[in-house]
Amino acid sequence: MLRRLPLLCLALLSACSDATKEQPGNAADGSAADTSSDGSAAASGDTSTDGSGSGEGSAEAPQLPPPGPLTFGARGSLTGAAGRGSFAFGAATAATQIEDQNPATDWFTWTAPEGSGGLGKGTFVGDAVRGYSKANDDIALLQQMQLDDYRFSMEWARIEPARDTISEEALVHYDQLLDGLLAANIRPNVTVFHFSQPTWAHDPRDAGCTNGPSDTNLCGWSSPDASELIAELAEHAALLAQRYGGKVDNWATLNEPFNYILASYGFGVFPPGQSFLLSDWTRLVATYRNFAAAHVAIYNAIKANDTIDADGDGIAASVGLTLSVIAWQPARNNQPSTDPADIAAAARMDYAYNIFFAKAVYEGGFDSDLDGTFDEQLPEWQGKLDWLGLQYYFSGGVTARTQAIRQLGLTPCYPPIDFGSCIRPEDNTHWVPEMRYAFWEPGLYDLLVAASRRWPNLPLLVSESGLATHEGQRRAEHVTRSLEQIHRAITDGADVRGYYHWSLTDNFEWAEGFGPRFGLYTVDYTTYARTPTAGATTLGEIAAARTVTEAQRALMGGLGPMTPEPPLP
Ligand SMILES: [Ca+2]
Ligand SMILES: [Ca+2]
Ligand SMILES: [Ca+2]
Repeated sequence: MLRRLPLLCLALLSACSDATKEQPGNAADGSAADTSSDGSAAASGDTSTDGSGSGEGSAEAPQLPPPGPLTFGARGSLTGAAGRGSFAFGAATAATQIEDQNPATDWFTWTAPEGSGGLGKGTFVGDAVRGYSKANDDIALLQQMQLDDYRFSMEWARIEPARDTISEEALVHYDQLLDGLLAANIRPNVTVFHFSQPTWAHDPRDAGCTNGPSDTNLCGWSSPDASELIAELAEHAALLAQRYGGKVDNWATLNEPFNYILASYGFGVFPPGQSFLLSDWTRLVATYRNFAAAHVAIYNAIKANDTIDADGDGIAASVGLTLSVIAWQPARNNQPSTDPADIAAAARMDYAYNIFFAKAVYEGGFDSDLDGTFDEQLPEWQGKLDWLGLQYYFSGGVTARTQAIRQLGLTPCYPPIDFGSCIRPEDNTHWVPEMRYAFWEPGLYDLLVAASRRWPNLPLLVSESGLATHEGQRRAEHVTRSLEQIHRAITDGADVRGYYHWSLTDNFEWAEGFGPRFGLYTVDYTTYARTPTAGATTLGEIAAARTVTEAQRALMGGLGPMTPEPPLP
């Protein structure tokens, strides 16, 4: 990772297009032209994963699989030796982002109008995309695409709207959802905690928790003593494991823990709206430690309570977590940088963002100063990860020239934070305007290979990957190109067992509201009807054949310009 954007084909833009026209078998980015022009035809596996920037100043290695169809394995076990070589095509969602009327969540309170007891932050989540009442319709969408897996979350606040009060109605709903999926031969992958919690876990109306912990406000993950909250979440996970263990084997504990704590307690853009990133670094790090302890508690609760092997592969419960990963690259003055200080800064950011949290709960310790070495050995945390989900959306710049995060000695591009770290891609079709970041295909390969080399015995899953776009053909290209990079990573030895597109439908994109559209199926917000995009058609064809064909690669694959994003509505 940490390489510059691939510019070769952009320079050869007209040649790329011509090659595509004349030779439909060629990848649309003209990789054949790349290899013939530079003569190196180097093995794809030489892509730098250590930030050494081997590509600088030399010919780019082909960052694509060789021409031809790309075939993927059949669905198999997510963990265990027997599942190696298997592959599952899927789609992912999260409860708060899709479900109608979730009034006990912190997000409902956070976004509800002030006149109705809420805080009026951002866009009111309201009915989201009515994914609760339309759950059966959405199962049919998964079936239409012939997908293997569906990743979704069960809403803690719906199941336990008040502390220790369980909603049987909510439990029955998720029973029926699981029954519907299994009847359609779709394997569930259930996330316990996906960016939302009951207001009683941490009430955003009293984020400072003025009167200390109570049954209506446990003071959240930033509390000096989060042990009660951790115990409550573990109790919830145990309930899910007992109730659904006969239908579910694949579980995720926490979604994007690094990102979530940063947004909720670092920047304050998610509830409860605390922002310790610049004001109280020590407390932010302690919040991460609490959340890592929560992962371990959920892991243990599921392992103890899901003892039923639902699918007959001999494994009752495979428990992982899903990690947001970014392809960080060195930057200076809003340009790619070869300055050693920026390269080192990008490596530090890579560690903090892509490694630090998973390392804690897999290797068993806590690195409180984020320097790469544990400051606290925690053997009881060791091995608490059966699989690791990577969630890739974009590449981002990091500069050492400014140091917005003093403790890491760097500024990452985290719009609107810039200070010279943000880099616009030279090919504007890779810019994702609504999210203000750049999609870069080989970043996914680099991150998968880096994780597989760091933890060779940990099965990987692309548990999210997607694109905010109003143009279905761009989504189809994103699917095709992501699968090219995943195939390349598998060929180079990464144990990647699936790809879940984010997302099944358009949905509530947290602080971004309903503007960005990530759905394979687009949602009409007047009728809530779901309409397939070209992304759904393409993913369905690929999943049915378990192959990305040469024709699909020629039309949609590669690294070259994508179909442009239309002007925003
Ligand atoms: Ca099970
Ligand atoms: Ca099983
Ligand atoms: Ca350390």
